[in-house]
Amino acid sequence: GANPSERIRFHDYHPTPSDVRAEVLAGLSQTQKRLPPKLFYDRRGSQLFDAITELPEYYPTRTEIEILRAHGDEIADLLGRHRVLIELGSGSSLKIQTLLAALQPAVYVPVDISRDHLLDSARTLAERFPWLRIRAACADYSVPFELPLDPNGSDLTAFFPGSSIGNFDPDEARRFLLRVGEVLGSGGYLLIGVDLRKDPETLNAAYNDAQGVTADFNLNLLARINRELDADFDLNAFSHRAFFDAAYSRIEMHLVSLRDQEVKVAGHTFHFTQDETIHTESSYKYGLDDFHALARDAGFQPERVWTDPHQLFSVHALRL
Ligand code: AVJ
Repeated sequence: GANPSERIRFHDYHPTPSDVRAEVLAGLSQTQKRLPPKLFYDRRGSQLFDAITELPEYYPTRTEIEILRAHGDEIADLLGRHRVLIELGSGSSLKIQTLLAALQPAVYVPVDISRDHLLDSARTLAERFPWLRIRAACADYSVPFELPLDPNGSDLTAFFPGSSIGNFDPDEARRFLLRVGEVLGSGGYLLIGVDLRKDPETLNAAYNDAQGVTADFNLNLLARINRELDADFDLNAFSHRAFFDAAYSRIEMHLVSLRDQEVKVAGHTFHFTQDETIHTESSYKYGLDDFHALARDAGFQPERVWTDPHQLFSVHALRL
């Protein structure tokens, strides 16, 4: 219809605040303290991430969009049109816009953990694409998830761009792909963006930008925990650190304690020695063959892969 909001259905699976509390307390109790990267994406964090994607050093987003633009028709020819198009971690739904005209999905199902951001983006999209039906789902795809799909088996395509798969350890990644496979069923396609392994200088620069946006993004995690879990992290007493670890083929992001300190979180006290870190994110980088092997382990058949001329980034079509 003409009214954009009439073409949006919203399904809230309530990724629960109590999960956040339990995960934060568990993560900070480990010998190597850690926090799950999905907690980056509150409203401010999602805005900061959007700012990261425009940084000169952060090549993945613009390169992936360039690949999708260059090969959109070919992608649609391979996957087929009028399918149900699920996007896992849809954020601002920017990338899908490069494919909507070519794919002509019967319905678009954006899935995101950030409720506000999901709704803002769905409204924007409904205005820009007057023919598009949207079924937005607020859910946490890092744990087994439900989706608002009709049981009468249409052909499903999942879109998982941005190399978000890189946040998982390879074994978690395989289990995640298996779960996506269960949602998709046979004949399902997964179109997935994967950042490629490359020289450490390029990788390190992408996670240590000159403007310090990535540092703000990392530190915002502590601001969020202060606000939501009644914690007292001093944001001036932690700093951003990111580096490529070649042995694991991953970028690691940490928050480094600048002094000995105690922090209260939801009634619990955590001690930090000077230079002790909280590991906040891993971002794995794959060779094309490594990723194909991972996909096959999870039961997918690699059908096609598209890359940019500099082999910075890859977009894979996997079939079930
Ligand atoms: C959204 C997980 C793909 O790993 O590059 C960007 C997140 N972290 N800068 C990435 C991120 C720091 C991003 N992913």
